[in-house]
Amino acid sequence: MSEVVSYALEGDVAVITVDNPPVNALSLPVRRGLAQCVERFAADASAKAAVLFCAGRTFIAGADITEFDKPIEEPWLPKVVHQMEDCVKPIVAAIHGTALGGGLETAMACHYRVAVDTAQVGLPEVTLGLLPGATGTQRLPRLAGVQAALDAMISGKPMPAKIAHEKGIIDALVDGELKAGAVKFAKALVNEGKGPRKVRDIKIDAASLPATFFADYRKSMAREARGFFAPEQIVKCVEAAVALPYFDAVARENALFMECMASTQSKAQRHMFFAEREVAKVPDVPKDTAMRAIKQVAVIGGGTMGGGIAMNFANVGIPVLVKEINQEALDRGMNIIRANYEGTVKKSKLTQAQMDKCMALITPTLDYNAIGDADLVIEAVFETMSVKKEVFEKLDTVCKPGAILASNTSSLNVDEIAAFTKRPQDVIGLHFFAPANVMTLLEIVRGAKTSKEVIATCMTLAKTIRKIGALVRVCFGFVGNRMYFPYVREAQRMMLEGVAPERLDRVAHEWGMAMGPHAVSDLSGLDVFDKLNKEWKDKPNDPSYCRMIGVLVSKGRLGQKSGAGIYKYEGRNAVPDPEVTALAKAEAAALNIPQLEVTDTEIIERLFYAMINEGALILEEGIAMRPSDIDVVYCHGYGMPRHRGGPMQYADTVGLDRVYQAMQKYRTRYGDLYWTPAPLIEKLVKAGKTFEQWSSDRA
Ligand code: T1G
Repeated sequence: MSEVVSYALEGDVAVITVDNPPVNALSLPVRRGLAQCVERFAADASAKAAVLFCAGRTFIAGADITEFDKPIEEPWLPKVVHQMEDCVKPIVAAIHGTALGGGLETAMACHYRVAVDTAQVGLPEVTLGLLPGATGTQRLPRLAGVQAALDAMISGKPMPAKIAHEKGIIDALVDGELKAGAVKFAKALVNEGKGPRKVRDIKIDAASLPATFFADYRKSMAREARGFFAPEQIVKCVEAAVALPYFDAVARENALFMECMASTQSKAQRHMFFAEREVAKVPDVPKDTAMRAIKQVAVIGGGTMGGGIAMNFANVGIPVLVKEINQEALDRGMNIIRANYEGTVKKSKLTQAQMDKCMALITPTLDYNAIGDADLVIEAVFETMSVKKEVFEKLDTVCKPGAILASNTSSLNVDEIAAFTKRPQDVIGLHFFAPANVMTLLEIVRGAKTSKEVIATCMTLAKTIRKIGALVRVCFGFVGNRMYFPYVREAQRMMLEGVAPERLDRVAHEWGMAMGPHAVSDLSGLDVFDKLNKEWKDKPNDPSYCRMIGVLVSKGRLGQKSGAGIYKYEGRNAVPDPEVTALAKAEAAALNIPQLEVTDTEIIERLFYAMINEGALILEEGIAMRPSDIDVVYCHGYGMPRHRGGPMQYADTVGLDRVYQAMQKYRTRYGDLYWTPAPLIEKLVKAGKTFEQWSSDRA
């Protein structure tokens, strides 16, 4: 018997217990142990029924993702689940925590399923670029219906046990202690003479589906699934479930699963899964570092950012003060917050009662002294050092000792800001991304003097407010924006070279970006970029650098907010503007910049390799701890698709030698200023290594 799966009798019910912390993943020892225990149960005449139970905090949460890049070792999961289903005596799955992926598939191969009402079940494989490859695409439609099964598998979202019970996935909800409840359920089966009930024998009534069902479903998922490979494969599996005999459809599922597993998309999405967990680990800040309680927060500045930031705390029940300089600004700020919540209520993603509760936690004030007791103060005022200085000198006088003083600056020097106070050890950067109440990234900027206690507190606080906290060090633009500057630089340069903005944006969007760089510039405001460029002390000595942004700002074309920027706006609809094309041509002529025929491949190379090169410099300077941290920043803060895995994963996918060769090509055309490969890239190409290998070599 394997030590991770045990067998015991409770009267005439066998209890098979999986104990494989932290999440009872279906590693090889667990699969072997399950096969052995089911075999033992089948042969054990004293056992009339069995319960599959899990120790620890959750039922099986899926296959062991760490095994995916290794050769599959028998018994693999489809074989184990069919062994369970073919058992001649009933098996009951007892679910708590999260029965996900292979976990739910195992439970669906059992003959009955019970759960506590706090449990959740789901098939999230699509988030890993996979599909439920252990008969999940065949069983869930049989239990919950085709539509509900597709919704669950395409979204990858878990559902509460209560909903799963209503849909027929779970047979009964257990009050009180789960194992006892499951054993009782099993005994009742025996007493009622109820034997095994195979999910695979449930018929799917194909005639009940409209002829256009799958075509319509594909249309309905097109936006959410854009650019992703796995969702379409899931639909194909469910089509097979409807059209083919069970085992033929299972064979189809297996073939499509192996295609997904082999895809670069799945490798990228699995990389992101682990990256999102690794990013929370700070080597020089031990897990047991003392933390400060954050019971009261204050936000200085109630603009779009400040309002959004305040909402994050109210949403998780933390009272927050919003301080502004005058009543008009304060009223405007509170109206922004109220409008944000009303929008969410209108989309039925929030109830009116929940909105009222959140609003009641947000207190407007004009008085600095009102924030004296705050445990955390977040400054979200104008992005100029002179204003930061004024605010932090004031905070230093009014805030209680031990209060954490944070700046939401998107690029300015946190060490300089800390020096405006007598408590630099309590100063940190908390860079939220617009819209601050929506974007999941929080770039946490540690100053040279920021204490470990403050870092640990803020890293944990990120999780509390449902963000992914990425810890970075100080430089102009930190990690995200510093890598975004060369991306915009190349987009701007190509505009001067005659690449139509709408074409460049289309190519970037088709690559997977949520929005092209020009559309983002217009959304953020060209004046924001222009001011940043002006604040940037060691800006490249290049008259063409983001030239069109300056020209457009000088003509009052600030982007969406002024109705025109790189595009003209009819409402939010961006329309290419021949005037901008003419302006770009004129500027190019004045700068002696030739018009070029730029291919789509070159657009992608120049946009993303420039970004990757900056990322390599950032890693060498220690501004980011890991390449995977950079990937988290880009997938959670800049709309980069998970199926690319972030810029550094994308570089590994393309191959650093190819990135290097392309950079040399642009270096020949544009010189060393922008296209000198980072020494780290040179080194890795020479060694034939990837960023991922560099990272694991250093771990
Ligand atoms: N395999 C390996 N390790 C896993 C794991 C898994 N499935 N799930 C979590 N871990 C590790 C994780 O890396 C972390 O490690 C620790 O457990 C705690 O995780 C055949 C092919 C279950 C909701 O996609 O969603 O089944 O950082 O920090 O916040 O069709 O983990 O501590 O070293 O996330 O409490 C499908 C993935 C797999 C579920 C718990 N299953 N896991 O969240 O803890 S594919 C999933 C989660 C599959 C079949 C297919 C969450 C959780 P470390 P954590 P948490």
